[in-house]
Amino acid sequence: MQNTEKKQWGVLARDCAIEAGKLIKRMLEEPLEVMYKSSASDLVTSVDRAVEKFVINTVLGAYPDHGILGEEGLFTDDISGMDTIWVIDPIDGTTNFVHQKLNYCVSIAVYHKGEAQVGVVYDPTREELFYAEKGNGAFLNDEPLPKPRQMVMEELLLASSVIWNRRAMKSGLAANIQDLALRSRGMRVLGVAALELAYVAAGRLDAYISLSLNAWDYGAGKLLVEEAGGTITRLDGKEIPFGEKSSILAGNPHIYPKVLELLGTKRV
Ligand code: 2AM
Ligand code: CA
Repeated sequence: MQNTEKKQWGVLARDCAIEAGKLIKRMLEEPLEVMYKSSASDLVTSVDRAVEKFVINTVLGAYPDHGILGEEGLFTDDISGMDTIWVIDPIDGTTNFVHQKLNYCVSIAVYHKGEAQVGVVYDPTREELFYAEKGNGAFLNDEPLPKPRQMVMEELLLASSVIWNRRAMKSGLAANIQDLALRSRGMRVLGVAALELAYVAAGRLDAYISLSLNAWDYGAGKLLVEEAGGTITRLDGKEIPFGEKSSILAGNPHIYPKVLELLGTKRV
């Protein structure tokens, strides 16, 4: 794969995210159509579907041989034999989107032979576009993200929603995260995984912990964290398997080892 090809994917991914943001804002002018998926806390709206459809059509218009792995599953061809796969979450943070009409984002990643090459997380409300390109760095609205700062535990700003997860409460992981929060400067629950990963990349958060994210939730954020000099693994410190549901620990590299240690062995 050529560098120029990767650059072209990056241009299309950014264009797609910005156009998706405009589509979302236009659709927000009308009443939202909200539906339950598996439960009352698992929502989807007509906007999620419209955005996924828009991204699929745009990507296939430019690259008919590429595949798409999207949260709403609107691309139905078998992607298992395809080299280049766009991993997309049309709206990450759907609950925020429905309740607040802000604190959501569009997440688009391009994976080639199982490796992320391009990652875009776009927050239409704040017009913030986080972009990462494999080997070429991470950016916010075209400005390179700063290098991770030196830091100690007392300065940690942590993000997680694991503390009230039943499995984590039972296993003791939730208590370990609470203990971590007690040693830190504070904990935040943003409810929008891709943006939380982008914020770790940008140094706005120092660590992010999740029990279970789908490929479209972490697809772009993972590359952003890595290209910004951060560390991202599963909660057991191992590599995240491509395309699979996974636990996630992302952090500033100067604090990541200590956070991993304090999470302990009760990782569910
Ligand atoms: P979504 O809004 O695209 O569904 C909420 O803490 C974050 O976790 C959001 O990014 C949300 O993505 C994601 N999320 C919600 N339910 C999930 C599930 N069952 N598995 C994986 N990720 C989930
Ligand atoms: Ca989603």
